[in-house]
Amino acid sequence: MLKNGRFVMLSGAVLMLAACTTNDTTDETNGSQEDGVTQIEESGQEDAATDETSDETEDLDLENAGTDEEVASITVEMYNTEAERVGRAIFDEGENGVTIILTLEDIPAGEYGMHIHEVGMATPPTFEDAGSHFNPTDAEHGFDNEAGHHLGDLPNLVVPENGIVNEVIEVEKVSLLPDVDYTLATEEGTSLIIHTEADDYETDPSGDSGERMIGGVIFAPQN
Ligand SMILES: [Cu+2]
Repeated sequence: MLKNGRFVMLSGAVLMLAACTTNDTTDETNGSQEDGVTQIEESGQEDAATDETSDETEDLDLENAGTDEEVASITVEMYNTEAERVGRAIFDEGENGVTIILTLEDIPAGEYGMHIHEVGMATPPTFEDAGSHFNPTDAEHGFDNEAGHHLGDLPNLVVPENGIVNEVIEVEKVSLLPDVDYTLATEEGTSLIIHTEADDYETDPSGDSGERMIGGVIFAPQN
């Protein structure tokens, strides 16, 4: 939902609009990260982050107050094929793209394709409603493809034997801000999908990365 040019409508994702609630800082001008929790401050509005143990994150819809503050960060809850929450992906707006801080656990060891997809749905067990890769430049798939790559293409995710993922992924050009080039806040929304096989970085359009194993909604569709 757009409001004064600034959105916020997230379903399956948590927008954390929290003023600094820790005791050691009173700065209210910038998003900041502490202990893996990203906070956004927006003037005149506060909203507590949904607790990790809550099952209510899917119902969270937030609208900001129409300030000129830029949306700096969103948190995407990630689910497996059993619809169990397996972690989260924090998306932070940067100067030339978005940084994803991906934290997962209990993931089978292996190497998996991972992409931003072009529909803001990610319904287990198949996640097929996430659609194809996010590809606003109409390129072909793959970092090694001469006619590539999709802006939603991401490096393969390597999961170690302990099943724990703590990765920071830089995604160039894309944005969390509405109404800019290559925004992820499209009418159709966007999602983050992890596959069952490694992406070969070449085969158009999917990288031959198998089925869909984990997913989460970045931006829900806007209507
Ligand atoms: Cu994909």
